[in-house]
Amino acid sequence: MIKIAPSVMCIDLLDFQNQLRQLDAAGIDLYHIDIMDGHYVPNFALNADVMRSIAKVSKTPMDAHIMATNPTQYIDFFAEAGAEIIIPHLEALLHPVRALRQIRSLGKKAGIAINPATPLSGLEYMLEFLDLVCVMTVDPGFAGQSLIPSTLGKIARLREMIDASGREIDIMVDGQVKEETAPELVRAGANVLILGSSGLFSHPPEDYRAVIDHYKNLPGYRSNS
Ligand code: S6P
Ligand code: MG
Repeated sequence: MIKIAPSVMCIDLLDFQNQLRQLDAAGIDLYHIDIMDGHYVPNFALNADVMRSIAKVSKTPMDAHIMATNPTQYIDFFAEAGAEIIIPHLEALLHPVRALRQIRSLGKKAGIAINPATPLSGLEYMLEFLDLVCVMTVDPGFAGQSLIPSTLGKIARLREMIDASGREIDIMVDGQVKEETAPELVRAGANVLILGSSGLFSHPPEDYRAVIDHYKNLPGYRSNS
């Protein structure tokens, strides 16, 4: 079954708590928390205070997608803030395996995000340390961008690589996941969809359940064979 992770930076701040309630009631699996430092990406986004506020009103797990220049420095920090899955960027890590081990040693799931231009070969020797790969289908930094088409084939190749390893690793997809793009992304092998401004928050809250059900029931890549 497909897992659904709404992108919290796309929630209407003026209606924040109500939106969280509606999303929880709609059966989401994870809150996607975008952390930006204004340096690794030219923007600022969420922080640990937002995570602690969410934890006060929701039991839904959170991830931390760390778009920061030195992500290793913040692993403990976001683990303490309540992230169940910690996702630094491969491009920002000097010693990725050490960082992934650190995440697991804190009892958290270890993820890694890769930018659209980054080849998959960088992941080849670290699959055993990974619980999730977040494939960026847009360059990180902003919501509301257009999906870069070559990332579709990349997801399919990553799924083959993971299957060949015999490991259970989630493929999360981040960037313009919407009604038109999601079926192909899921067929290619993505199983965690980040829904933001294009695929979820363009709908009124009363439609969240129906919209989320639609994504959850998309035929996965295994139904191809
Ligand atoms: C982008 C960030 C993403 C966005 C998401 C928004 O740097 O990592 O998580 O919040 O892509 O969704 P959309 O539909 O506006 O692209
Ligand atoms: Mg993100």
